[in-house]
Amino acid sequence: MAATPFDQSMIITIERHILEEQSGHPEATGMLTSLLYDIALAGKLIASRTTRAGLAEILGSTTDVNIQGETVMKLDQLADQSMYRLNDHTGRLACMASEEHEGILPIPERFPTGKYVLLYDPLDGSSNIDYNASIGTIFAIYRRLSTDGPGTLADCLQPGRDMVAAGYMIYGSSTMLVYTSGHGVHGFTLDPAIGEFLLTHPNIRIPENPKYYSTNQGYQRYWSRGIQHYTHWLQGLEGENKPLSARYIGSLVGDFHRNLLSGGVFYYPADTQDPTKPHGKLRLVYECAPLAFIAAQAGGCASDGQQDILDITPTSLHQRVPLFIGNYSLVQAAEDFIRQYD
Ligand code: AFP
Repeated sequence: MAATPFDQSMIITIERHILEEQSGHPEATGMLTSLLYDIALAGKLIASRTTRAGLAEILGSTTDVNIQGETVMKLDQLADQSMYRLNDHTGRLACMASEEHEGILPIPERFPTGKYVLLYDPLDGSSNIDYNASIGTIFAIYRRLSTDGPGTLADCLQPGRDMVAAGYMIYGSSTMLVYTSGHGVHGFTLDPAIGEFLLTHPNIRIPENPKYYSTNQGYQRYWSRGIQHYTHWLQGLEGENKPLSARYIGSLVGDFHRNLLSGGVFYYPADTQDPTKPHGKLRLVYECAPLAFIAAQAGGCASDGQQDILDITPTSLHQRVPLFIGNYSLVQAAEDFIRQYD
């Protein structure tokens, strides 16, 4: 018998996977399934642009400054618009919110509204674009709280625990989409030849023996005593621990993705460097909460140093919180050191 190059029954597209997950829920209307599929489509579009990022016409900064005070790069805007435009007319969303905009993004009046809200960071780690390091898009989906009409700010400020689905696309040596709708974490790799996300990482669990710690150690002098001791502990300089290896890209999706697959902890603690940012740099609703939901589904967890990220009810769209995320034992240890020394 002639050898077949691959077993086609093993090929599971993201569409098939999402539909199969939905079939376990007879009450489902298919709206979430379609929403996830639209997000995957936006991911393909963004991936196609990021792989051409070295080409002169789209590389470089615009003169615009976003509400975080950062220079907006053209790819951020392309990613932002791709997410918004592919989701504004479908009737699935009450409103959206993007890390690139100060307020919520309403659905244009000419289109119907739906029962979900979508929050996203269109291109996280964008300061890495010029250096060809991994960047990503992060998203979170909640059920709206308001009953009808345009979505509201309150619809977007829900604790992570109430999230319906979360995920990210990572644009690296390949493009991957990793998502959870509360039934495990699943990873898909984009096959550029056929333009489909194919299931490559079913049921991702954070390995029990962690390999890495990831933090910007350049800021060590601005850290509290608790964080200094915690870092020494991770390095094996305090206690009996075998030292973990250090890895830090400075692109949250890239750093989180590596630690999700290899085991480890990423942390961006509060520091004293910038008095206008007393709680660190990362945004609760756009970055920390969605990744916390994924970490929890993969057997890990996330904390702000005192409580589970998923238990925090946001007070504003651009709220920043300290983040410790990864293996459960390493995140708990961070809380212990903070409790003991700070
Ligand atoms: P940019 O989108 O400005 O590159 O910021 C990326 C980010 O929000 C997150 O992805 C990184 O983990 C973190 O900032 C890196 O911050 P530092 O450069 O301060 O380490």
